[in-house]
Parts: sequence; structure tokens; C-alpha cells
Amino acid sequence: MKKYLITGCAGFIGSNFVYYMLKKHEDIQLVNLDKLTYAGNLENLKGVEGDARHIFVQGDVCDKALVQKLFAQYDFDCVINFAAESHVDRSITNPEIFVATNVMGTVNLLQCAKEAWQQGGGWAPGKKYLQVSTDEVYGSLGADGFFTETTPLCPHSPYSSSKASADLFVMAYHDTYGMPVNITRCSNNYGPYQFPEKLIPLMINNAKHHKSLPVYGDGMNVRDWLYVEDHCKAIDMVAEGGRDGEVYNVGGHNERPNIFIVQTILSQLHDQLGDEEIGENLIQHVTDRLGHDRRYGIDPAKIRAELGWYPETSFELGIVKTINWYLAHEDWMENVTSGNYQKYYDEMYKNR
Ligand code: NAD
Ligand code: TDX
Repeated sequence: MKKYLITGCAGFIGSNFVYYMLKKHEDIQLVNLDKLTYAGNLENLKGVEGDARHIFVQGDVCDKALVQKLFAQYDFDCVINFAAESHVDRSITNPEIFVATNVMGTVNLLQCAKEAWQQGGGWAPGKKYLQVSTDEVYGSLGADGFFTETTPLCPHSPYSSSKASADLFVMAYHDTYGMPVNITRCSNNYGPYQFPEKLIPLMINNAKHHKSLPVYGDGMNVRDWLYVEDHCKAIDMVAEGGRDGEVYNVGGHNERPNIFIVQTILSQLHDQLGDEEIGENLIQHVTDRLGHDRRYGIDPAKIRAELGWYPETSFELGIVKTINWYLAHEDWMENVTSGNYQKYYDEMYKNR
């Protein structure tokens, strides 16, 4: 039985990964270490309650004693680090926590894995550390071309700088100690369980309640959208078959300007709910994000050629599935937007 330490899996991508893995693999054990920050929610894991293959541990990836204890207890074969502060806007107002979790947390996991997996002069067989990273480490593209695995790192935001720093430490553990590692760098994910501070769930929730839709700047920034389940499949494939020390970019070849995403959501919701108040009059162009990257785009040629991965869900299908999921999960939305959400929202948008 393969034993995984997965971190940050009460959040968006991680919780989808738990569902994906338990459906795909019969004989596995997932130990899910999550601090349950504002972005982590046990509601996201309701569907696996009672499944003994998933064990939830509340804790911080920076807590060395706890991570060491988990290694001693479970003898992990694989670590997959999803845990992060993940929101660019929050990193602009509060960068320190991004260094703590994204950089120090990663180094702590690497060090604990090294201590547990190094045997004599070598490494125990069959081990793997996989870092879930982002295309934002490459910076911003002009109108042409795509990021590849050899594009130099050029992060702009505190968030992407912290993710790039973490990636450098992962490669340092490979180059210095020979640790078996992989890094995946993914484009923008969308789908169920995404916290409504990110573009798609925020716009769905606001439109449904006839609140204004804050589009940053001219709305022509481009993101490459990938349905979350396709990302989960890629991580599973890299964990299984990625060559040691390699980076794999994961993207949907699905580039859309933000304004197109917002218009699509509005027209879909308008038609589906038959609500005449949902229309483009709700769009409000607000002050741009500081240092806003203009365009991200990934050519996933390497992961396709080496591991046979390709995105299965078209944007047209994925966005309908996503909107339907949020419409069918009003309780979930109410749950995650209780507490400090309104305060955050008012602070974030008050000067825009
Ligand atoms: P998320 O914000 O939805 O979830 C992050 C999770 O990490 C939460 O459950 C939170 O409680 C947990 N966490 C935060 N700090 C922690 C700590 N110190 N110790 C333990 N747990 C902690 O993020 P997400 O969108 O699911 O992203 C997951 C990973 O994928 C991140 O590493 C992110 O950088 C990367 N990524 C995300 C996207 C995207 O589009 N969302 C794209 C590319 C890469
Ligand atoms: O209210 C908004 N209005 C708006 O115009 C929000 C929240 C966003 N935007 C724009 C900014 C971006 O150009 O939409 C685009 C997407 O924004 P986010 O959803 O905040 O995502 P992004 O900044 O692109 O980063 C995401 O993808 C890469 C994730 O949050 C990161 O964790 C991941 O690494």
C-alpha cells in the first residue's frame, strides 16, 4: 500500500485531489496535514468522511516536531505539498505569511523527508517529494509564445516570489543531496470547492446576489484555465512516473481574457436562472492589481510526451459544470463566506 503525506488538502485543489485519488486507487493511504486557515475547510472533505484511507491531521507544515512524528508514524512513500497561502491580492497586503508557509513550510517538509528517507549514503527506494507550484513563477508573457520548463524564473508578486523561492529549495535538495523530487507548475485552476476570493467563484457568487463584479483594469489580462480534475490527474501521473529532478508544466491551452470569463458567467447564469437582473451592467472596472501580470500561457508538451497527460475537460464543458456545482452548493458558499469573509471583501475592494 502506497502511503502519501499530502498537505493543504482541505483547500481547493487538495480536496479535489483527495476525491480523485480515492476514486482512482483502491490501496492507498492519504495523510492530509492542513492548518485550516481561512482557505481550508473540512466541509470540502465531507464526501470522504468514514473512508479509512484518508486521515486528517490539523497542523502547520512549519511544525517540525509534528511533521517528524508523522513520518515516524506512517513511513511515507510520497510527499505532495499543496499547502500554501495562494491568493495574489492577499500577498500584496500581507507578504510575511507567504514566506512563512510557502518558503519555510516547504523547507521544513524537505528537511523532514530527507531525515526520514536518507539511509547510509543513499536514499530509501521508491520515495518521491512533489512540489505543487505555479506558472506564475515565470512572470508575465507578451502577446506571443508560451512558458516552457526552461523559461527563466521571473516572479513579480510576493506570492509568486515565495513559490519561486520554494521551487529553488526543492531543486537544491535534489542537486545537493540527490533527493528524488519533482515540481509541477500549473496554470489557473477552476472547479468545485474554490474559495470565492478567486475570479470564477467570486464572480458567480456576486452575480447570483446582484452584486457588482470587480474587473481589474481593462479586463484584458489573460489566464490559461484548467479544470481542477485534469490538474489532479497530472499530479498523480508525475508522482507515479515523473523523472527525478524534473519540472513539469501543466496547462490547459485554454487562454481567455478575464472579461470573457466574466461575460460567460453572466450569460450562463442569466439563462439558467431566468434572472433579468443578471447582466453586463453588473460589471465594474476597478483599479488594477499592483504589478498585475498581463498574460500566462503554458504549452504542456513535455508532460504530454513523457507521461501521456492531456487536459480532458474543455473550457465550455468545465465552466458549465463549475457554475452548476456552485448553484447546487449554496450551503457550502454560505459556510465559507461566513466569519471574516465580508470584512475581507470590504477591505479588499473599498479603495478600488
Ligand atoms: P487554497 O488556498 O484553496 O488551499 C490552501 C490550503 O493550504 C488550505 O487548506 C489551507 O488551510 C492550507 N494551509 C495554508 N497554510 C498552511 C500551513 N502553514 N500548514 C498547513 N496547511 C496550510 O489553495 P489552492 O488553490 O488549492 O492551491 C493549492 C496549491 O496549488 C498551492 O500550492 C498553490 O500555490 C498551487 N496552485 C494553485 C493554482 C490555482 O489556480 N488555484 C494554480 C497553480 C498552482
Ligand atoms: O475580483 C477579481 N477581479 C479580477 O479582475 C479577482 C479576484 C481577480 N481578477 C483578475 C486578476 C487575474 O488577472 O482575474 C485573474 C485571476 O485572478 P485570481 O483568481 O486571483 O488568480 P491569479 O492571480 O491568476 O492566480 C491564480 O492562479 C495561479 C491562483 O490564485 C494562484 O494560486 C495560482 O498560482
